[in-house]
Amino acid sequence: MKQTIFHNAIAVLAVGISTVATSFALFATSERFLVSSFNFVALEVLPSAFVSTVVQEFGSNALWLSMVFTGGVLSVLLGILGVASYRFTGSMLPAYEREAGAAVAAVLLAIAGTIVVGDVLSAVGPAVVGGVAVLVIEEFPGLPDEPMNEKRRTTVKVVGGIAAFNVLAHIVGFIRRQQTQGTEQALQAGAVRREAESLVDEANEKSLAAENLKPLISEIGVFYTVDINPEPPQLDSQTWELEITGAVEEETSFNYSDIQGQEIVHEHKAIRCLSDDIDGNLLDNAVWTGCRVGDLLEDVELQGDYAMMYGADEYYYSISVDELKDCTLAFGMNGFELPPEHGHPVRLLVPNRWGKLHMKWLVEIEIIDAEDGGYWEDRGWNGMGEVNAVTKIDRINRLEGGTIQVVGHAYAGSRGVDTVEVSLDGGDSWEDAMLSEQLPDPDTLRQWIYEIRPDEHDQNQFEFRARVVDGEGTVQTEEQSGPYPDGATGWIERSISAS
Ligand SMILES: Nc1nc2c(c(=O)[nH]1)N[C@H]1C(S)=C(S)[C@@H](COP(=O)(O)O)O[C@H]1N2
Ligand SMILES: [Mo]
Repeated sequence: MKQTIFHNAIAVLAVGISTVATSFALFATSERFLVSSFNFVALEVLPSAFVSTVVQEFGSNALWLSMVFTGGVLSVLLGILGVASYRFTGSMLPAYEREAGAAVAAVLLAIAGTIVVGDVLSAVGPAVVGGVAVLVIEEFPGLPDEPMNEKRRTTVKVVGGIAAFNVLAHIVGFIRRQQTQGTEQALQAGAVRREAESLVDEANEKSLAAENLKPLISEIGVFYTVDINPEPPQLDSQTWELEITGAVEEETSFNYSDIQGQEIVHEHKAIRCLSDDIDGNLLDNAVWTGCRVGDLLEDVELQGDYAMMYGADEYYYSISVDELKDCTLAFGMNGFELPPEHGHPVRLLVPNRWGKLHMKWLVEIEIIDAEDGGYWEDRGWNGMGEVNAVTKIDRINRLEGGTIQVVGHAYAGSRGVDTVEVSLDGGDSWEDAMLSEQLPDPDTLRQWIYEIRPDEHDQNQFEFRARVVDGEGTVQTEEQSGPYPDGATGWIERSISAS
């Protein structure tokens, strides 16, 4: 009995591994390799939270581990298919036991392979080898009238032969791997995308439950855009380059894969335009994926304290080198490739600063000696400092039973939103609104809700005000001003009738 289990296991592994190894030898890690395809499928169907945990746990080894693991699973499944179909066919057609069994096994392996790879031509070769392997492994113990030690010798030869074939096939696959690294990068990028998706999901789970509340993550298409261009510049990530010029020891440039080759970071971050009014719509939050500028520039010797950044359009802005190094160069947004309207292929994210510094379609960083403003400074705007705190009302919901539910969101740059205070008497007395949980980075939105029960007040009009207190304890200023030229200030206000 024990021997049968052992024999079955050997047979299944020999057939499965030979099939998979042949596929590896033929196609290395390209998309035509059974295990690569299987990984692409797994990447799509597994929950993002799971993919994200695996990637975080195993880092850069995650891809190889998952290839080895799914390769093992696939080998066992294909092995069972091959061996079972061989035996079943043999028992149905005893006269042609071997030929029919091997043929059916090969056909079924080819069908299974086609389902995985999505392509018959890529599945046939490995399936034929699987069919041969099942014939060899299934027939050897039955070799007629051999004495026991002869049998053992045959076993060793057969298993050894199959093992040698597999080792050889793997060596061929590894050598050919160089040519197929694009697929590995695609798989890696897929895993990174699923990680970002899982952060989006986690963030959305932190949303407060109320109607008409702005979501914590704005979807692409809803996220605001502000451009000096009628149409976004169309840049191709394959030909795109970021040049580092000016006061550097040696001018240099980076391409898209240089950026993706850095340590990849995900970041929750809101962007707010300097022209956003207190009641405006130019403030949104997303999960961004990219690398740290500091990592990218690590080996570039910068000889100036400021940087003038240029977009592929006519847009330009300066920033201190210290701050620049703290920025993120994003190529992904909410788990998608950064879309054209938000700066494809890469844009800058600047902690705690107005949106105008968040250069889209970045193509050049020129190192200079002193601050030199930028596009909007040359048109009379200020606002080179930190982004103003703001709190907005999204909607006033009238609930059943007469409760007035005021819902909104607040933002205070990387100082973070500590509390949102509301007043019903024009600012004489204040109470805290309920806040959504802080996202992993403070440079993000928080939602708030405040409910008024009119029957608890003997007023028929409320002079509603809301203001934010940031993480440094600074209370949002009452002084009202429009966006031009320093950015809007003042509390949001509404007169709300009790009924
Ligand atoms: N190259 C370039 N970058 C740019 C701009 C632009 O017009 N060109 N607009 C800026 C302004 S004013 C803002 S508020 C943000 C808006 O980013 P978004 O369109 O992704 O929301 O991008 C900034 N980056
Ligand atoms: Mo802006």
